[in-house]
Amino acid sequence: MNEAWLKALPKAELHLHLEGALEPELMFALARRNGIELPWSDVDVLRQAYSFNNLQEFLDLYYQGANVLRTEQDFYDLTWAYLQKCQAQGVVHVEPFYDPQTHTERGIPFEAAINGISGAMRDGREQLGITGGLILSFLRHLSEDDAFRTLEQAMPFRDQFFAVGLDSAEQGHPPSKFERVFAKARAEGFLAVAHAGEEGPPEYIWQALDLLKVNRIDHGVRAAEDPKLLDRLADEQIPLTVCPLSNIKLRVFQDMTHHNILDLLEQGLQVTVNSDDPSYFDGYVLENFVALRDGLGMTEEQARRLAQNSMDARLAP
Ligand code: ES4
Ligand code: ZN
Repeated sequence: MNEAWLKALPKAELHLHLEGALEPELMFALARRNGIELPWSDVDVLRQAYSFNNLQEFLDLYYQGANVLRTEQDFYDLTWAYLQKCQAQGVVHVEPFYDPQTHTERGIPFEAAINGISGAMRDGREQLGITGGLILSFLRHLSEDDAFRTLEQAMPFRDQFFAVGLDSAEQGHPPSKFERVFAKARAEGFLAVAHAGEEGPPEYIWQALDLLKVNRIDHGVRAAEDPKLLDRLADEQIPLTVCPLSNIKLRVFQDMTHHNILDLLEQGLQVTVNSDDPSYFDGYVLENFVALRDGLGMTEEQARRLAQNSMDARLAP
C-alpha cells in the first residue's frame, strides 16, 4: 500500500495537542512577531534539540515552545496550519486538546487562546470541510484547585469545547487527583477523556475508567500488562487513542518493531492512530500510518480497520 492509498482513507485524529503542532518555522515567525528571544539560534538547531529520553524531557521543551503564543492571531495561525495539514493527509475530523493553563499561567488571557483556536476550527469546517470539536485539557502536574479554577474560567466559553481531558506529567499524578473536578465537568454536560497508561501503570487506566468515567483513553498502551484490563477494554469497546511515533520518541517502546498497537488491534480493542505532538515527534497522522506499515508490517486490512476505528470513536457532536 502506498502513501496515496493511506491518504485516501478517511481518518479522524483524536489525540493531538495543538501546542504540539507548532512547527519550528512558525515558532520562529511568532517569536519575531512578538519580539521574543528564543534560546535556539535557528530552526535547525531547534530541531536538533528534539531528542528525548522520557515524557518530562519533552514537556520541558514543549512548554518553552508554547511561550511564543501570545495573541488570538497566534492561536488562530497555529490551529489553521494544523488543519491544512489534516486536509493534505485525508484527516476529515479532528478533536484537538488544548491546555488553557499553559497560557493563563504566563498571563495570556483565557479568551485569546480559545477564541483564536475556535475561529480556526470554524474556518476549517467552512473552508476545508473538516469537522470536530475541542477538548479542554487540565495539566495534571498542577493542583486540583488549579483545575477547578480553569473549569470555572472556561464556563463562559462552554459552547466552544465538548469534553475535558487530562495531560502532562503522568507519573505521580494519578487520575484520582482529579476525580472531583471531572465529576463537576460531567455534571455540566461535558464528556471526558484522560491520558493514562502512557508512562503510568495500568492502575491509572482503571482509575480513569472508574473514577473519571472517561469515554476514551489517551495512549493506554500499558494496558497490555493487565489481562483483566484488556478484557474490559475489549468488552466495552473503549477507544484507545494510540500515538506510535510519540511512543518511540519518548521511549515508551524501544523502536517501532516493538510497538504493541497491532497486537491490541488483533485482541479486539478499539485502537486508533494519532500524532500527539506532530511537530516534535516526526510526523502527522499519515506519517504514523506509514511508520506502522514500514516498522510493523501493517496490512491494508489493518489500516482500514484502524481508520474506521478512528471514525467510530469520534465524540464531538
Ligand atoms: C503530551 Cl505525549 C504527552 N503526554 C502527556 N501530556 C502531553 N502534553 C503534550 N504532549
Ligand atoms: Zn498526548
